[in-house]
Order: sequence, then structure tokens, then C-alpha cells
Amino acid sequence: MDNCLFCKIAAKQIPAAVVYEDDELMAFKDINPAAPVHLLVIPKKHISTLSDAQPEDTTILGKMLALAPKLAEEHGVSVVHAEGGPTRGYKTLINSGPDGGQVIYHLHMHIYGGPRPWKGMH
Ligand code: DGP
Repeated sequence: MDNCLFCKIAAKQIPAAVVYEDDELMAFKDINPAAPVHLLVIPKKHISTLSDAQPEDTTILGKMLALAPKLAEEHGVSVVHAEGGPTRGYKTLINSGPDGGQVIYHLHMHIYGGPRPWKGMH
């Protein structure tokens, strides 16, 4: 889509620190990280918000979610099941619309991880 920042990143017209790419998805580092690890996962296809996703987008939504634990593992923030209980871990978040805190209108899933505290987040 014209004039969409994340479409331009997906098309490599604007640079980003890309950490994953396949035919349908891209993941890159957030430009303003709120946690030691802060990644964004996007569909290359333009979908403005989660509310605009159509039934045919269900597979891509599933792929976005399934990518999170893989990226968490690669970035050292995966959940570790230890004897005293789980440690480490990460947060996945999709902001939708103004009240949801969405700023960029191309669907994206945040992945946050790393030692706390995180900027303005619980
Ligand atoms: P949201 O509030 O969910 O729409 O988050 C948008 C995120 O996008 C925000 O955490 C900052 C990030 N962001 C904005 N512009 C750029 C950019 O040009 N490059 C990258 N890598 N991230 C960006």
C-alpha cells in the first residue's frame, strides 16, 4: 500500500534491522525499543489493523503467533522451565486502533523480552 511505513520496510524501500523473513512475514527490531528485546512481526501483505483481517488471513495470523516462540528462542528470552518454576519469558502484543494504542496502521505484533524493568510496561 502506498505511503505505509511497514509496507515500505517489507519492500526494502526503507531499512530496518530484519531478524526474520519469509514469503509472507517479516520481523525486525523496533526503532524505539521498550525492552532489551523488542521485535515487530508483520505480514508483508497490508492489513491495517487486526479488525481488518479477513477469514482468509487466519493462516497468516497463526503464522505470526507461531513465529513468536522461535524468535524468543533465537533472542535468548524463551521461557525456561526450571525446577523452581518457569523463568525468563516474553510478551506478545497487538495494538488495535487509537484506544488500543496503535500508531502504525499496518498490522504488527510486538515481542518484548529481556530483564525488567521495561519502559512504561508491566
Ligand atoms: P504501535 O503503537 O503498536 O503502532 O507500535 C508501532 C511501533 O513501531 C513503535 O513501537 C515504534 C515502531 N516504529 C515506528 N516507526 C518505525 C520505523 O521506521 N522502523 C522501525 N523498525 N520501527 C518503527
